[in-house]
Parts: sequence; structure tokens; C-alpha cells
Amino acid sequence: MSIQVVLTQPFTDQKPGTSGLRKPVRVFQQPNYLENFIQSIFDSQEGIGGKTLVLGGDGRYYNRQAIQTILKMAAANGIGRVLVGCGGLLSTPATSCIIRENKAYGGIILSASHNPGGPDGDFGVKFNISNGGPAPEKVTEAIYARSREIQRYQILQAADVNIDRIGSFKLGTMDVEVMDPVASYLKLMESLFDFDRIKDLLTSGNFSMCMDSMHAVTGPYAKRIFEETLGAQPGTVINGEPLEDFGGGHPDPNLVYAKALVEKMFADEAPDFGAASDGDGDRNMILGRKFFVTPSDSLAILTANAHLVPGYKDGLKGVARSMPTSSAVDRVAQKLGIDCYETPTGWKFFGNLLDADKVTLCGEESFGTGSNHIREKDGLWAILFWLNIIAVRRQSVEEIVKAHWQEYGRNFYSRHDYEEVDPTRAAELVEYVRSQFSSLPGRQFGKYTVALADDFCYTDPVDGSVSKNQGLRIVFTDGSRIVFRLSGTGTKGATIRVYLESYEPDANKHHLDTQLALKHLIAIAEEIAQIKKFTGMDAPTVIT
Ligand code: VG1
Ligand code: CO
Repeated sequence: MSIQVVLTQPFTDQKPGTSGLRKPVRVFQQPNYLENFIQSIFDSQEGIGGKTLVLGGDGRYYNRQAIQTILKMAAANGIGRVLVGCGGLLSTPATSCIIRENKAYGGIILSASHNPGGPDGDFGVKFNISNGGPAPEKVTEAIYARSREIQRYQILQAADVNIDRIGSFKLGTMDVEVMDPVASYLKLMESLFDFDRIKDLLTSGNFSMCMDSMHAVTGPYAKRIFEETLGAQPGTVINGEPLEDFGGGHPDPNLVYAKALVEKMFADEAPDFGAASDGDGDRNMILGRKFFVTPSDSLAILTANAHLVPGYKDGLKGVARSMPTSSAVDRVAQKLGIDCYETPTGWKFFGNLLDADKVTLCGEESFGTGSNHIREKDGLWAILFWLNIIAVRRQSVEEIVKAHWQEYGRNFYSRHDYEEVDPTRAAELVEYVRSQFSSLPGRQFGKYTVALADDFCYTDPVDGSVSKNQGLRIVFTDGSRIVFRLSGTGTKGATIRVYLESYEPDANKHHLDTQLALKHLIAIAEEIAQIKKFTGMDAPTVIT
């Protein structure tokens, strides 16, 4: 086996976004495209030689080929050992768990998360560091800088290896360990949650659940955890077979894309509890019978009930949410007397706070919740957390949420996405809103008065690093907000996200439909941003 040095030329578009480098499969299939990016990771990471890396993906199209390429490149670049998930599968949270457990240098996760897969879908590469979390901006910038000047990459000339059987072997001088993707993760979950109590609930005969894995990576995890370990009925996990094209679906756990689950949960005779996760297993959606839990509320409710869960019963250090996430959790933090941090969108911003032990739980409005058990958001963890709470409180999802609103008030919340917008027009919209920053404060729109209009800028309280331009926010005097942001994960044109939040203390109004409750704010967003004019669209493409 010899090491081949391949001459190459830089691609100019290998800048990682909110969560890794995400592009259409066809872009990744260009000669040298994947290789350049992987070599840029190796070149920009000092001291990676001889170290351990974790490698796996969400099973989407091109996962298996990419794993073979990366293994051979790792061997040629002097990596000591690679732990790879059997079948090339590892969920994002499991990768984080395995990096931490093995004190690995880092990991490479092959996923475009909730973006569709298949030859015409998307592919992605994420690099995680030794704390198990997404590489922070200074690391992704170094990778990007390297990708702009790369001239060669190294790869071992060797036959493909068998990644479908658990075991160890050598590839050149590098050790490869093909491992069970589920075992370590399951052990970690057992250490945090009251599995006996959840098992009692699931086998009691008067509680039923449905878990939709959306033909993505959590299928094997969910079957092992819910059906084999916790005794849920066989068939509890639906769409549990990971498929390269996710069965043609959009593995995004929301009311629009998790169709099979939503149909079940909103039918008569619906199960008591429903949940779904995304392509790489880091997102979650929680449903009760004919009832949807907004992710921002979910974070607040987990925070308020954490004392009921063994892994968190000693209290929380603090909580964090991304800026566009509703401030429901802020109210809980205030009551608990703990700190609440507001970070830019993307899990990489939670890493420092978790490492410094400033926060225990964190979450995003985009169906992501997690804690200090790993350094990624974690779909199945959130689902187990909910089950643990239900097992203790013995109330329905709806009862738990409504009691929460009763106590804290309700933060009506919604996100409107405008997808595949012409990038120039999207940039113009942003500029247009920004140009009003000086005139907006004090301006009145019906019952709302603008208190603040700015471009969110974050200074990391741990290392002092500054991240600018993280979203335009318009905050009103009653705490209601409109936020405009451009997506950093889309691959077709630009996606404009409009986040809307309005606080309602009056319990008599908590039953209102969300879109109705937000209708004035929606109209104000249109007035301020002229969305119809800039996008040419009459309505959002996705509402969550
Ligand atoms: C989106 C979400 C963000 C999330 C990111 C990655 O980013 O808004 O909250 O962290 O996806 O999640 P953006 O830049 O498109 O708004 V995942 O499950 O795709 O790794
Ligand atoms: Co994801």
C-alpha cells in the first residue's frame, strides 16, 4: 500500500456555514472536491498526527463512498486511529458522545442534516473538535483559508475496507475500529434518565407512543432504545430503516415534513406521545395527542421540569438559547434564579458555555435541544427527557404544556421561511431593513412600539471572540420581537427566515391559534421588510 500525492486546485466555495460544508451531492462528486476539503481539515489542525478520529454519517447517498475516501486519506495523513460506525452510520449526537468517551482529537460527520438526500439531494461534512462539539468559527475559518490555497492531497492506494462488520483492522499503519453505533450512546442515556420508570410507563398498557425516524439515522437507535430496551410495542418506531434518499422525504421533523407521524397524531385514536428526529438525529419534534409542542416551549418546559430527571436533579448551572429562539426559557431561568445566555444561531456557539460549566441545558427554535451530556443538540435525548417527565407527572403532553403557560404566560412563536430566493434580492431586503435602524426606535405600529432595532452581535463570554451580523432584530417595548436572518444551511439560492414572537400573559387567550395570535406582527414584518416585493412571493414556503 503506498501513499499517493495528488495535485489539485482550490475550490473557492468551501466555506462552512451554520453547520459544516453543505452542498448538492453533485458538487461533492466533482473530482477532488471532497478530498480537498478533507485535506484542508487535516492541514489546518495542528498535532492531529497519531491521534484518534471518529467517523460516521447519516447514511445518505454518497455516505459510503465518502467514508472509504476519508479512511484512506486519514491513513495517508498519519492519523493514528479511526473509530467508524458500522455501516458508516453515526448520528451527530452519538459522534459527539464517542469523541468525548474516547478522548478523541475530533470527528468527521457526513450529513446535510434535514436537507433531502439522494443523487439530486444534498451532502455535507462537519468537523467536530475534542470537546465533541462543532468546530468554532476560528477553526472553520482556518479550514476555509486552507481550502483556498490547497495544492495537493494525500491518499492511501488501497482496496475499500469492510465497514459493515464490527471489528478492528489496519489500514496502512492506521488502526480502524468498526463499532456498534448505538452502544455508547445508549449507555449515556441510561445514565441520565430513569429507564425503569419510563419502562413502566411504556409497558403499562395505557400509554402509547409513535417515533418517526424519517428513514434517517435514528432508526437503529430508536428501535434499540424504545422497543428493545424500554419495552415499547414493536412498530412504535416508524420509518426506522435508514435509506440513502430518506424514502424521497425531507428528513426534517416539523409539521410539514413529518407527514406520517402528524397524520397518526392528529387522528382519532392517536397515540399519547409522538416524536420525530431529523437526518442526523440532532433535532426533535414533540407531539401530544392532537397537540404540537413548539421547540422554544419545549426548551422552557425541560428546564422547568429538569429536577424530575435523575441526570439533572441537582439543579441547572444556567441555560442558553439562540437569539431567534423565543424567550419562554428566560422566564423559567428567572424563576429558578439561574443565568440565561443568548447566542447566535448554530450549536457551535454553545460549546464554550457548556465547557465552562456556565449552562446545563440549551436549545434553538429549529427543533434542537441539548445539554452538557455532549456538545451537540440531541433528538433522542429530548424525547427521553419528555418521556421521563411524563412518567413522573403522569399527565398528558397537552396538560403539561398548558400548565406551563398558565404559570409563565405563553410566548406565541412562529418562523416563516422564504426559500430559494434570488440571493441578490435577499441581500437587498436585509439592507433595506438595516437602513431603517436609526428611524425605527420609538415608532409605533398599532399597539406595538419599537424599543430596539439592531444587527445581533455576540461576544463570547468565555473567550471574548466576537461574531457580527447574526440577525436583524426588532424588539418591541412589550418584549415581542421580529427577527430577520439569512439561512446558513440552504444550498439553493437564499433562504430568508422571519422569526415572530409575542408574549401573552392572559391565560384566557392561550388557546388562540398561533398564526392568528401573531397576525399583527406578521403584518408589521411585511411593512418593515417589504417581503412580497423583494421575494416576489405571496406567502412563506414553510411555516413552523
Ligand atoms: C439551521 C437552524 C439552526 C441550526 C442549523 C443546523 O440553520 O436555523 O438553528 O443550528 O440549521 O441544524 P440556518 O443557518 O439554516 O438557519 V442541523 O440539524 O441542520 O445540523
Ligand atoms: Co440535524
